[in-house]
Amino acid sequence: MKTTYLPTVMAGLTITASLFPGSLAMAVQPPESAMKHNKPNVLFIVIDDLNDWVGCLGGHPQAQTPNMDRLAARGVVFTNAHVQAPLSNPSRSSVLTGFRPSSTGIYGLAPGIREIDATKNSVSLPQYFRRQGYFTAGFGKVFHDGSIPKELQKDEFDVWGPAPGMPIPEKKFIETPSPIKAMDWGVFPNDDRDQADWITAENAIAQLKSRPTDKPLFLAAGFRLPHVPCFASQKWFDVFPPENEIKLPGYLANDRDDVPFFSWYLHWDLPEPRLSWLKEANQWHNLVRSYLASTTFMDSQIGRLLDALDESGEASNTVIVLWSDNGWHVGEKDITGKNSLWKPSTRVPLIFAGSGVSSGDRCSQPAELLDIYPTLLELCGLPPNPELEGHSLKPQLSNAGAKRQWPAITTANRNSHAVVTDKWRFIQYADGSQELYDEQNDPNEWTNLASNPKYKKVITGLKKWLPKKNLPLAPGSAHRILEQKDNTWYWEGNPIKNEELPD
Ligand SMILES: [Ca+2]
Ligand SMILES: [Ca+2]
Repeated sequence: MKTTYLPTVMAGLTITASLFPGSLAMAVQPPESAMKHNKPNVLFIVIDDLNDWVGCLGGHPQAQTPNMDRLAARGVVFTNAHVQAPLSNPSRSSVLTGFRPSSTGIYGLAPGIREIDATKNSVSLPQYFRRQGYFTAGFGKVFHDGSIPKELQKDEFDVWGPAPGMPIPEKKFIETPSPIKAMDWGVFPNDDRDQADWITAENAIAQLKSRPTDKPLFLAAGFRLPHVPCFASQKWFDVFPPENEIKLPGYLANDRDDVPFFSWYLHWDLPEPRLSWLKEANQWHNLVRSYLASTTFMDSQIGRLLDALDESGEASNTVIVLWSDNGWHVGEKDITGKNSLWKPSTRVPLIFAGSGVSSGDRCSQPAELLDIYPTLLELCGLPPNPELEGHSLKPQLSNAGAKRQWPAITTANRNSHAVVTDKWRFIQYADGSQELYDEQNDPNEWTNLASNPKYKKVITGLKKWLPKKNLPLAPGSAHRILEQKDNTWYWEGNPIKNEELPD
């Protein structure tokens, strides 16, 4: 537990007690008569674009996330957990329906799950809990923004709470090559209470306090940071050393020389700046620091929510799950952003804690976010949903060393997949090109072993896990879409050619 910044940062906030796990949970017990149900509550915490730069995952040596770390300390953290899609809408759609992107055709930022036949009538995770007698409420970004039409929101949650957007200054701080206002980072706003994540925590806490006593609660809170714009007030920047002492992520010049050209297609013409631009504009250190600072602020809001749960007296009867919808490159392999099949895009925090979960364990077996749905059903004693494609993590939540037979699979656009085990990352793109990384000896994924005949057998074994079903793009697919027509690849409708490679 890092407490070094407690005096400067925690002053004035309500999370001081949160640094002492369990202190409040022990102190406050609800009156017996308040509990008129026998199922555990669920606290479902979603984060946007947080990679493995979390204290308990060790992805960045300077990361400061005391609240996620204390949650991990009282639960089980999956250190090899991966998203099913490295992008918000397909990732969240997968978690919330229990289906892989390749089984639904949802690969881009549209369509939403209620717009297509494959998932129109699927029972979403919150719907399942509601049908089992839970009172369900969601605040902030839980489903992808705009993916559920307003008139259908009441079918997903009993309370579909506000999902405030990030405050945006009049003028961008950083003039990135993209004019998109969100593509920005820096000290903003001055008052933490103006942040979307503060408001979301506030709303979720209010719901926790006014929960019905005759029903168990399924409470979802979706935080926006560290998704761009990576904003935080000055005190969260002050947690970190000055720019020249900020450590950059592992980077190898010419790292991309041994990766197939197709890998670049997944990033074609994105608004996130390339590393070459960050270097030229002298912004790499600043972006790393801003990403860390906005993460630490967001973490403090998770802390407020966890404290409120402890104060409610319901902590011991609540299952907590925390996850991020995709990771983020901050310069690795020459890019910033997501939508790649490499570790910075796919590895995310996945933490379970509370009722039915052992405490202080770390599981290094591969896990998928797809597993959240069946795991929560089992932890809460609800009947399984036979349609789901994930597998309950319950065995690992009682015994972190329990073997898991499945790898974690990430899909980016149609028929491009990564298969991750405890030893390997194997990638096969839609054009058949491949990458293979030895995660134990090459954790930065610098050396592509796919063309080395020595690993032919390894690849044959890993290939068996590639999804057999690869549905075409669902009707209405849009944004960050790669598709092939007449031997030409198109990025968002525009033809791309090898020789157009941007640096
Ligand atoms: Ca996201
Ligand atoms: Ca390389």
